[in-house]
Amino acid sequence: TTSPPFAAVDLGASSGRVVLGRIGPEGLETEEVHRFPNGPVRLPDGLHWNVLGLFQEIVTGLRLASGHRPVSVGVDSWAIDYGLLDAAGSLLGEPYHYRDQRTRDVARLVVEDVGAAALYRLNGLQFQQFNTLFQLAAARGSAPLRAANTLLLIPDLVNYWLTGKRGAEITNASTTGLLDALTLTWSLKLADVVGLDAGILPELRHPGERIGPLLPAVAEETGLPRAEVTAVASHDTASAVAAVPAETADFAYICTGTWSLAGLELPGPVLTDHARAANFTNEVGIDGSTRFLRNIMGLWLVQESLRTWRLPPSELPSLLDGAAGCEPFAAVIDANDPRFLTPGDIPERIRDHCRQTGQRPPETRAALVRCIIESLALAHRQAIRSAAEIAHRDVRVVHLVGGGARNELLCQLTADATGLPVIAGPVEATAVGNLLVQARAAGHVGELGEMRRLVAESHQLRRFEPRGDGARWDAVAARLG
Ligand code: ADP
Ligand code: LRH
Repeated sequence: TTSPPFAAVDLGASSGRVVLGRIGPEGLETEEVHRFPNGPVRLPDGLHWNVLGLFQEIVTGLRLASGHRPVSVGVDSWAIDYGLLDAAGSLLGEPYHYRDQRTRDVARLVVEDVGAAALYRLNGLQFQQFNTLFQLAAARGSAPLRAANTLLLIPDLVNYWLTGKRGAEITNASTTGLLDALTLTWSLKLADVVGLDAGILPELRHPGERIGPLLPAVAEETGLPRAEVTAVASHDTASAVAAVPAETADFAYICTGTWSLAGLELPGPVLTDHARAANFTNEVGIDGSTRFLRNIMGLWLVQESLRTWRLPPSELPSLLDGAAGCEPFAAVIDANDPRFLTPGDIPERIRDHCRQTGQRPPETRAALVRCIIESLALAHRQAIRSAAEIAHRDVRVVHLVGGGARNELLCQLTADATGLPVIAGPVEATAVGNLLVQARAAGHVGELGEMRRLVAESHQLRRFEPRGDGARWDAVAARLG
């Protein structure tokens, strides 16, 4: 059926956008109406997000969309980070960026306190020093936390500013470390571990639920007097996976943007020691699915290298052309080494890592980018093979979505490394997943399989066949010990 237009607000760690979409006679039609940069802001007390600036851009984007009269708005963003509100609804302090270093030591202490295995059985999350649980441990006793009435994850905070309604959308709530992986309710036990008053955790919402109309002032400013806000899969990765154009069940996915999130869609969590030791996470997807995946440092390594070299993002395609012509396997890194997490001189850190593993450091910019892309392809191989083994699944195709689907070298090397065909696209899978959940809530598309067929029919996808000997990649990995 054809549908009215919907507006997706998608905040990525490197850029935000407002995208309009409707289901028309030709399938899903989308149009980006506004895009704005995003990134960490360093203040004396650490790294933050400019959430007010982002909200301003969202209002601008919705105003630009208003001519098309979208009937509903959905918001998704990167996971984990949060703002605190007092009882009157004022924001208490600037939300921290997950790359801030204040959680580095406290995270380990929390894990030691609870026990890694016990913690994993409770929340199913891979260890990442920045999980919300650890951020709250670091904030324990701080003035904002003591004064807090409500904790809102970033999309929930935006929804609050749009509608005045507080709630916690479940796909994103599952990234906090405070959600029980089996009951899918807030875990009082986990809140207790970090001394958190669980009363500040709002009621859970599910993708597709109506949140409410825009506040009068927002309706006026955006020119959208009748639009409703709908809960979508507000974790960007959940929206992206919902829009993976898979036609069969035997697929793996890689959501590639600032991060690479590589794994499988499963009917439920895998909370075994094997899954924990392999550092897989279990996040909640739409329709009760589990995203069983590993976070890989991703194209952040390239973004931050460009920043170090003072090159604008528009220089990326020519650097990638150069990288494609460089010698293969000259050097690889463990993309997930924690030294790459914080902003700074990534090229120098990569060269250090190469020296420490007995490899000749890349000398040119193109060679350094080659090293990053090959290392990401290697990490993709390892994550997908290991997920398939742990979950006893056969994988026959890899869907690569997100900004990295523009990167032919990454797509081809991922096909080579995994030994599987890679189907690349859509680039804007997250916004598409956001829009389709809204369309579904309004009754214009059916279950997940139908959503995915619609994505496949509406997008030009590219297929990359594996070349060469996949096992060669294991020999390369052996250099990293
Ligand atoms: P996020 O949502 O995390 O901000 P995106 O999904 O928007 O990330 O992906 C951003 C990434 O997409 C960039 O870091 C860059 O590596 C890649 N990208 C964007 N445009 C191009 C391009 N023209 N060619 C190759 N890669 C690109
Ligand atoms: C990707 C993402 C990922 C999280 C990270 C913090 O944008 O949401 O799924 O782990 O950001």
